[in-house]
Amino acid sequence: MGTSIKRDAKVLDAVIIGAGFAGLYQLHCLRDRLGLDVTVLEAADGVGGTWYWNRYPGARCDTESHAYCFTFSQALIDAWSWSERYPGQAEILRYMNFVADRLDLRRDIQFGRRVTACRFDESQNLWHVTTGLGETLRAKFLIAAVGCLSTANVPDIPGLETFEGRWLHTGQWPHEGVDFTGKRVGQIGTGSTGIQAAPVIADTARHLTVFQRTANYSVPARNAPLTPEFQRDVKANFAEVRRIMHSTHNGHAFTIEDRNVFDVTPDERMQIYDQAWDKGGLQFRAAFKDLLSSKPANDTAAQYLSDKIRSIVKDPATAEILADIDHPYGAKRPPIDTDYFETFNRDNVTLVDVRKAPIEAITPTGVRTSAGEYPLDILVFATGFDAMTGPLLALDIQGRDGRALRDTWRHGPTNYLGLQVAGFPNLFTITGPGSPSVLTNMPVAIEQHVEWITACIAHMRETGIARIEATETASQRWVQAVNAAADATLLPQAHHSWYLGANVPGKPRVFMPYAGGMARYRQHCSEIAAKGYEGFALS
Ligand code: NA7
Repeated sequence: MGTSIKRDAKVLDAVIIGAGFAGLYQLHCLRDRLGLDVTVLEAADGVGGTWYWNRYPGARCDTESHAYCFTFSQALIDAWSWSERYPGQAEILRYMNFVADRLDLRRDIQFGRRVTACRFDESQNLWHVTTGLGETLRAKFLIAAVGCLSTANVPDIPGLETFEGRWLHTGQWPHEGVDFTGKRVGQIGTGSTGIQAAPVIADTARHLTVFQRTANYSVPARNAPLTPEFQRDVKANFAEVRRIMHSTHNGHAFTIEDRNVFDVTPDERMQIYDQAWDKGGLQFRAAFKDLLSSKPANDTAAQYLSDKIRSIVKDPATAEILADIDHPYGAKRPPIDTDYFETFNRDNVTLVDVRKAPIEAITPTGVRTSAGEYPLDILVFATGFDAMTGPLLALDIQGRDGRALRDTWRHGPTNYLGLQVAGFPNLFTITGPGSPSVLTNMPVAIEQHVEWITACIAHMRETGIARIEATETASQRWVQAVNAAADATLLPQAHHSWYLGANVPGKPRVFMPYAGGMARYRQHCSEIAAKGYEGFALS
């Protein structure tokens, strides 16, 4: 075989890469609304994206289930009932399979196809998309629906290859699960994933050692089964739920209280935080509107949450390591949990502070820090992802004049609205860097992008336009707008966050998502379309 490539003679209207929320809806819109000839390429053997891969113990969404779904079809809403306040991985995957079946999407998805190269052929105005199986598809439009958190980040710790036990990354979890019974398990990482996984692993492991580099806030999820009344109410009033999701800053189905931290007395503030803590979940952030813009305001939440850690964790030395948090609350993605801090009260769980005594190596029998060695049978990396740019760069995209996306983004992602990159005609990136994406409820951000792209392609077909490309000028301006939006918040103050690319050695430090809010962003995108796609070159 070698270099021989099977070239499909047919020219498709579009190739979509990825069959998660974004790819499924984009296929439905282009095929069923515009009548286009579309193929989806998916590396996995099934639909689901993030929820196909992230099967680690305790994997659960931190958006409430009634808001973590497609909102475009009342028929889909009516036909599906979520069982819990926060949906677990298996249930979300069932939901996505239900959507794929219901909309008859599977017949246009090719599974087991990892895209290895995308080349723009200028003379024909076509994208050539090559898969790991050696096929090349040709299409007028290329749509990357590859997600923001799909490239696993396994830290380059010396000696990993010598480890005689088993090691795993949470984002590439085996379908058959992992039996921790009787095992000494190590877990590196205490982000949202590690905070979900540790309590579940500790339930069956002989011993769990958690290696923490950066302490993290967490608010109890208070997950619970949903009552039939709640399920009925949501279906009956979904138009209103949807309206709220479309009008809020973060795309969730709750509103942020219209009050500032120092508008109330200290006693009232404590009462408000207590209520928010009892209610649980991401809504804790919604208790006051200035938590993410004012450091003194944020300090009150930070103090409240670290006091909670000290009150839950019985061993004072362990509590101190967990509560010694170096960033404002919410400046990193704020985790929600089920019994995370309580887990450190178990006899079979140890916390190791690797900020103080860094990991030096992985040995054949465990992890060695500067303070000593921890013998392990299984090592779990809950170490996150090469977020946002990683999945796009992995596609090896070359646009006009052979320019590689990797070179264009050498100093960080530049693009227009997170939707298009100058030099890469007819390529759209769903929830790309520079869009609200990970700062919002993802399905809401995805639906907005998919609908915008669909309307754009419809417009091009109606007006006989063959090519759309973001201009350099508009892209430069948008990068400035993304930076300004981030700088108006406390988000850049978390120096180690993946929002900044700081978790991947050598990655440029640029605040990637657009922090100006989903509602504002949606309006901005609509205005640009209404002005004849201002900032894009159409030809
Ligand atoms: P995150 O949020 O990136 O968390 C990764 C964790 O792994 C975090 O605690 C890191 O510490 C830690 N980490 C990473 N590399 C190392 C090394 N080399 N040594 C020690 N510790 C390390 O990923 P998650 O999967 O938890 O969450 C990603 C998103 O998925 C989440 O925000 C939700 O949106 C869903 P650090 O903080 O960098 O010091």
